[in-house]
Amino acid sequence: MELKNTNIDQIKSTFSAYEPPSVDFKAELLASGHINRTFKILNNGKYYILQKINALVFKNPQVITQNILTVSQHLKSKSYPHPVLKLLPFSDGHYWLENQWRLFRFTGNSKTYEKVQSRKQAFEAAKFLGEFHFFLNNLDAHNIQDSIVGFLDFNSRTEQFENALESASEERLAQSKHEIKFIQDHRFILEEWNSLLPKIPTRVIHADPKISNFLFDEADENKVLALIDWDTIMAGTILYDFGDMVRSYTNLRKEDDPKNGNNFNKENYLALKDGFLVHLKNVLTDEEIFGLDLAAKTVVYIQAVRFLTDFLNNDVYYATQSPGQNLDRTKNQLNLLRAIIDNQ
Ligand code: GN1
Ligand code: MG
Repeated sequence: MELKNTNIDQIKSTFSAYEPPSVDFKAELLASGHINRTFKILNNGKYYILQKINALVFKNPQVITQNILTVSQHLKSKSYPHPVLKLLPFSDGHYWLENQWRLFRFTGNSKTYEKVQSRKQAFEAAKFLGEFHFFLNNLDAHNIQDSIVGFLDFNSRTEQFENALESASEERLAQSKHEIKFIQDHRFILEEWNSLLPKIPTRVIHADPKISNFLFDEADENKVLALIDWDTIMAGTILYDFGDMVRSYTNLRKEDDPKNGNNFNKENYLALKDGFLVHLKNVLTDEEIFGLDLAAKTVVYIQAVRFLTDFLNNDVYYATQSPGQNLDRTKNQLNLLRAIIDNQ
């Protein structure tokens, strides 16, 4: 493991608030998250995840900790058969250092993917997410607080998009005019979603089950070890989780690959549906099952709206490596949406 783009001394000194760094201490910046900065740490032969949370996005870190503890206690009490996220207190007994750093134990023999590898992998991941929900089913959503207020409010996401259109530079408006039009022409997806929502229950959801949040066995790409990134656990519709999973597990290209053409894999889509229902077929209501197809379109649509809003706002929310990356991400989502509409 090597250290990239990071000041090792700062990471070492932060980690020392947990235990003294050993001679084998190593740290690596993991590039996949768009919001927080995440480091994989090796110390004394054990692996950890050290994270610096983005305080502009997560305004109340204590809420996240409480949600993680509530969910992991619940899962343990129900004998959930997979590892749960284990937050480690620093040596002063607190889960947060300077209100922004936190630490987890990490399984060293795991691997993450940015792009789906096979239909079987999609099936196994959906089955894993469905099982997570099966075990969360009787956790009362009132025990969970919103870590980001308005996260699932798609009408306000649309309003933020409208505001961004008002304030964006001429240059960025011109660069994205086709994408803006496509989004405006497909508002009806949200209208359908808004009429379905009142008919379906509120549950405890993960709200970010994209492919890179699944840890797979290093030796077996079809074996899921754990679902991570519990920061957005909140009360909402389970359809959001299904839709967000479709977003990455049917996408044949990386999230910021803008190439034109069909990037949707229907086989994987059918595998996701089958896998998701393995543990949930007797849990979901008829309306929820009926809503799966709409959820896929809606979540991809909203993700495109979010990426494009950020592009128009000059990239203030998602981390970007280049000025056009949020527009590339938007194009990728819209290619996916087009293909879902044509092939579902
Ligand atoms: C963000 O940072 P990361 O990769 O966990 C975002 C998700 C998006 C995702 C798109 C708090 O997740 O909602 O779906 O990017 N998280 C937040 O890749 O906004
Ligand atoms: Mg996340």
